[in-house]
Amino acid sequence: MSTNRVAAVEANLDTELENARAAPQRLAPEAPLRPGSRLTARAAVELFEDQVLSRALDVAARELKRTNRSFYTIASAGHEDDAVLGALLRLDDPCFLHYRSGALMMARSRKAPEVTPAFDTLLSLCASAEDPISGGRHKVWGSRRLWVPPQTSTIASHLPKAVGMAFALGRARRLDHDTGLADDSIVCCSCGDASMNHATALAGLNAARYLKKGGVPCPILFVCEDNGIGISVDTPRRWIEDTYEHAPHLRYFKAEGEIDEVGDVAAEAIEVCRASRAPVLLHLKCVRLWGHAGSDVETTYHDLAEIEAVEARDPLLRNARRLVATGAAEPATLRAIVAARASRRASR
Ligand SMILES: Cc1ncc(C[n+]2csc(CCOP(=O)(O)OP(=O)(O)O)c2C)c(N)n1
Ligand SMILES: [Mg+2]
Repeated sequence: MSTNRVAAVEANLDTELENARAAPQRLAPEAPLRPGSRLTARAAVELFEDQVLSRALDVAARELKRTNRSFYTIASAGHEDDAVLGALLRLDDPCFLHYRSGALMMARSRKAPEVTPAFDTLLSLCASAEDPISGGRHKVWGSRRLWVPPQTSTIASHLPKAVGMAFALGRARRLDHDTGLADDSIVCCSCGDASMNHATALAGLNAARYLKKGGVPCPILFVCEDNGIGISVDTPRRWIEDTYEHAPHLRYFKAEGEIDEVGDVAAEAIEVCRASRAPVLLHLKCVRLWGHAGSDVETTYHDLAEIEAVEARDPLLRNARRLVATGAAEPATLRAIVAARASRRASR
């Protein structure tokens, strides 16, 4: 049994796609993945590409670290279903992002073809002074063009800032101040499940709900990327659900399951936030692959069976299965997407 979990996870996807059989009928590119879903076959394949790109950057981060060219190895692996948000949100919906929101970032970048998200991420990983958003200060997600203000590694510190911006959107309109954003823009703010317990996160959530209660617009979409763990400490089961499902002055949506189901719930959460100008929490279930970071020895708190059970829930694996089963893509198409990323890695 492999102890190199990166190789094990990559092998799982390769095996899945080697053994997959094409569906008897192909879906037309604009056909929904299932009747009534908003996710089309074409969009689902694009999401898969974005997710594979995000995963490739995670692997590159570890390769760069191993060869002493980089410092940062916290991955987005396992969180890639957040790509639906990157596809659904508009470029004039500012995003304050969790450090694992890489697939969201890749999907969002499609809307501005002049942006080079993979290259920019690599510069950031290497703490290059040419990193366009942090100048080598720290590896962060950020882009002026994409309206993604760079954050820090201080967990939850971005929630109050994001709430401040959501509040300011309404104020700017009243003061006739041109923000460059649309009247119906919303702010997206993603964070981890453990971070949701931080006093700073609670301050942000509280402020948003307080504004809603007072009738003040605060169009913020909180996204909890819930992988069930913070470093080595499990979040109690259903903690986020139990705490927020019925919290007053906050609409709660839970996204889990197949990629089309996740996409549909995310779309509804965005629409409700945009129309109501009020806070919404999207609870996105995910898994964390490869430990907290490259330096984290996960076997000190999870045995191999537990690690493999999580790896079996890899969203790339599940999405590949879904795309093939629905006829959205043939296995060969997905194999080519994966191979293109792998060969780029090898040629560096
Ligand atoms: C204010 C602050 N306290 C502690 C840390 C150390 N720290 C980094 S990540 C993390 C856990 C975060 O867990 P979660 O929010 O669930 O995100 P995940 O890594 O699981 O995606 C902690 C405690 C930090 N970066 N900032
Ligand atoms: Mg977590």
